[in-house]
Amino acid sequence: TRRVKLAACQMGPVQSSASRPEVVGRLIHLLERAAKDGATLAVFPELALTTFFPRWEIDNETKLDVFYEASFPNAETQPLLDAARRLRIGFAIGFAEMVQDGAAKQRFNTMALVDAEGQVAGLYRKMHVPGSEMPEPGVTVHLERRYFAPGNLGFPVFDIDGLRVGLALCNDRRWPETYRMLCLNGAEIVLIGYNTPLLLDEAPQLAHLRMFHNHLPMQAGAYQNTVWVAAAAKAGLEDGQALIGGSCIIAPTGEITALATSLADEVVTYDADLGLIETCRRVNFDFARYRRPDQYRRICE
Ligand code: CDT
Repeated sequence: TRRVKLAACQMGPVQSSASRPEVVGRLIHLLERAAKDGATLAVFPELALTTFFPRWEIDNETKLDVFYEASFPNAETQPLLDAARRLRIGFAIGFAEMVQDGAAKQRFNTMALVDAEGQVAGLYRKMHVPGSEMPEPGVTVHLERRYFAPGNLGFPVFDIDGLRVGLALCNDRRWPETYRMLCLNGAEIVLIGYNTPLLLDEAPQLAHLRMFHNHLPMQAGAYQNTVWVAAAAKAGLEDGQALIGGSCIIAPTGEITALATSLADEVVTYDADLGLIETCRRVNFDFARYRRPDQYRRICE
């Protein structure tokens, strides 16, 4: 049976004072730890290169632009891809992407997938962009909808290093459609990066459920779509805001097979048996045989 050793590379906070070379150095160190443990495919968090800047209202375009990558890789991020090639490990990483469209700038919350040759295999742009464009009274400031357009690349699945890999970013992981689209597109593994605030001003009564609501949809998504999931958090106290950890690897059975225990830079790995996908399909989820797409039309309206 086919196996792959997966790594979820959690990051502690990336303060706004951190330079790109400093962050890239941390990422390379995490990749080295993953490879040393025998992993050949790793996932880093959403917006891994910067602080989670949508927590701020930024009016100055020059100040905003420093958080975005105008190309990926570039001179500052290339050492990470060089490390992947040296270590023979693929990875996914989230970053803010800027696309110059004539005079206009298009901005996306993006994840790139890089293969074990250090080549970019493809991009995913976050579909479910949460928050608002303007701060709202009584609501934790979360301005992703001001800083990112909704993704326009669909739910692609990439063939890398003999694996079929789909990507998702943070809020995407809460939506069943994300996993079902990736499953239908042939994914065996879904790599997810996230930045999730621990406390929300609008719902203090949900504070104790933040980790449950992190794992619940990912475990259900893995089980109901017979995929392996590896998910990496940016965790800890970042520029004064607490972010949850809980990075993990989840089997197609819905079981968490590896779980981070800190709020710091930490690597968890698991030797994933891809044969479990077929087993779980045989038991319950023979999609071609049992699905009723003609009865699901409401979902697409
Ligand atoms: N980064 C991200 O998508 N975070 C969201 C928080 C949304 S609160 C408005 C999440 O789903 O974790």
